[in-house]
Amino acid sequence: MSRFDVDQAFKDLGNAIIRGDAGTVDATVRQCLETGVSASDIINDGMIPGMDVVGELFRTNQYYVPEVLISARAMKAGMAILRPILAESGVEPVGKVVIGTVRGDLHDIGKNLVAMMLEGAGFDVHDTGIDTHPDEYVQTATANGANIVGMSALLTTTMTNMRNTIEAVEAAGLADQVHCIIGGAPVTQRYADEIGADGYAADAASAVILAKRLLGVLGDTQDLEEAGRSFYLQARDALQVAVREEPGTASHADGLMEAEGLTEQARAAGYNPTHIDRLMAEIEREKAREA
Ligand code: B12
Repeated sequence: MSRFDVDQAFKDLGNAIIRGDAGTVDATVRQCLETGVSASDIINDGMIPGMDVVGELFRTNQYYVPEVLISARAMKAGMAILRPILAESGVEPVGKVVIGTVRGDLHDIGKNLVAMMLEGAGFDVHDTGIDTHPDEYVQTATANGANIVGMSALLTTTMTNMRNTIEAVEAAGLADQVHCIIGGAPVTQRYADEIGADGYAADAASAVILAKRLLGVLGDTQDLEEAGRSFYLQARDALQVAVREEPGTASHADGLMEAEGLTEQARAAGYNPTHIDRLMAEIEREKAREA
């Protein structure tokens, strides 16, 4: 296959993931392998760019949960072919993650999205499913040499099990090698600080940035600072655009949502928390004008 055709195949692959076309993903991945393209190039240059677009479409409310899950399924179809090849060729994963919904909680849509996005970003992901007992997180982390434990909770009554899990991780002597990260609708950065979690992310795209930052694989410090600053500046721009719109209109609400999402990405990249909190407060004040 000529270089041009490989590029075209990568484009087709990315577009098939964006459309959620698992059949085309399957066929294109096989075709690439047959013509000698490496599994890691297929993932990094074909599939991940597609999933990045999906993450962005979701973050900006152009895609909703069903579309993302269909794209995630298409991504999974490709990963199912490539995973055994990667395992054989010994390509090191970016990191090893154990992720699950905490004990007593059966919500898994958000957790699945985060797991898929992490997998798409090159992490080796072990999903414990729903209703995960603290001991099960610990056992799975130990068995797989995980360096990240991700917990999801959607209920105010179950989020307390995040603290129990962190305590179980500490009691097992894993605190030095495992970063505990949390997420889910009722969870906040403040709650993460309160229970001693190593990080919080508000959405799947930010979860990937957070995990990479904690493992120091997001490029050098300068890149990371640059990424955080860039998200922050984009968030401020989005807020400025939103405040010019009439409260109660879709464009005002969309602008605020975008500003909020970008601020969370800046937070996940480790940007100055004081600046982040101040900007978040401004967004909240602007939101109050909706009412
Ligand atoms: C779908 C849903 C259900 C489905 C779940 C199906 C499934 N397979 O998940 C069903 C019908 C089973 C269900 C059941 C219940 N539900 Co329900 N459910 C919802 C609903 C409508 C959507 C949740 C969702 O999927 N959101 C979409 C995903 C994409 O968002 P997300 O989960 O927040 O995930 C994102 C981020 O938070 C983050 N994230 C998530 N996890 C993680 C993890 C990490 C590590 C990181 C970094 C980031 C991260 O990234 C994700 C992707 O961007 C919410 C309402 C709402 N709008 O939130 C209620 C809601 C969560 N449910 C609620 C309740 C009360 C219940 C029930 C108790 C109802 C009942 N009386 O039986 C039961 C509880 C069952 C149980 N024990 O868990 C309440 C919770 C109230 C509260 N504050 O505690 C809510 C808020 C509805 C409401 N307004 O009352 N529910």
